[in-house]
Amino acid sequence: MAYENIILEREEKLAVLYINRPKAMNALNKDTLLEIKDAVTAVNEDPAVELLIITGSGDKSFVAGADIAFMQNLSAMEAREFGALGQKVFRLIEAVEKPVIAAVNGFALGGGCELAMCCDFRIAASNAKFGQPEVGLGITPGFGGTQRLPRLVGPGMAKQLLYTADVINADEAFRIGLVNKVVQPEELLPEVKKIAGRILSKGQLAVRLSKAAANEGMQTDIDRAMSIEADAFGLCFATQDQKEGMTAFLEKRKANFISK
Ligand code: DAK
Repeated sequence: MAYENIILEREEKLAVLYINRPKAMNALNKDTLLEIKDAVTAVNEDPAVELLIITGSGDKSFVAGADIAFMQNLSAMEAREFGALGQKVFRLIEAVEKPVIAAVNGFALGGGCELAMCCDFRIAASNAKFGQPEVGLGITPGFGGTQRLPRLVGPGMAKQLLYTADVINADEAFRIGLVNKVVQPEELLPEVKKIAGRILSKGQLAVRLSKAAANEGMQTDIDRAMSIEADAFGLCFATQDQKEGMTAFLEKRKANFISK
């Protein structure tokens, strides 16, 4: 598929997906969502790619939300279909087997905040701004914001942000736990790639099993969640990575993981 609204770059084991609609502050319309779906599926299925970074093109905006011009005249059924497509694409991102990091380089509003929230974690540039402004447009968030925001920052803070449509800066997003770190804009991609490098130096099967266990465990009760963790832990002992990791520790050398 040829992309018009996104750019997908590969750098060795990394893929970097840029949302690229500068004329609309990288807002998401249907075509952009379909391109993201295609790119994320390709990344998930490509054995050469081990980690995905999602960011926005330019220095002003990560994603300024769903495309308001596109949505303005949708019928109720078309809006439902658009919402369902966004939800499906964001669930797909959440379920990518490999780590996915959001590098938030500016406005992350509405669907942009929701896109950042479906990634495993978020690193923000100091100029980033977050919010769910939907109620100011007379709509509710439609790409998972009412569900992921409370899970990330707690129900009280999430409801305040959802009801007021307040936009918060990167430091406040850090304070409430929405982002893990705030860096200068020019340091954003280098910092995210540094973190990616630390992840990639570890056993990738163990990283992926940790992701799956955390994601699945958060959706269920603690007893079932512990059983999911026990299964993941047991499975590691069928891998070369476990043998190499433990042998390397005992031999006082750096592990050379091959993820088998
Ligand atoms: N959609 C379309 N175009 C947008 C846009 C957006 N979300 N955000 C910005 N643009 C466009 C502007 O219209 C402008 O276009 P031109 O006038 O140049 O043609 C261009 O980008 C530059 O924007 P500004 O001139 O406004 O730039 P500023 O620096 O002054 O302001 C801003 C930047 C990001 C603060 C401002 O543009 C802004 O407030 N944008 C809207 C942010 C927003 O409200 N986002 C939330 C969108 S609602 C659902 C499905 C999905 C959703 C909900 C329900 N269901 C089906 C249930 C999701 C909803 C949303 O995400």
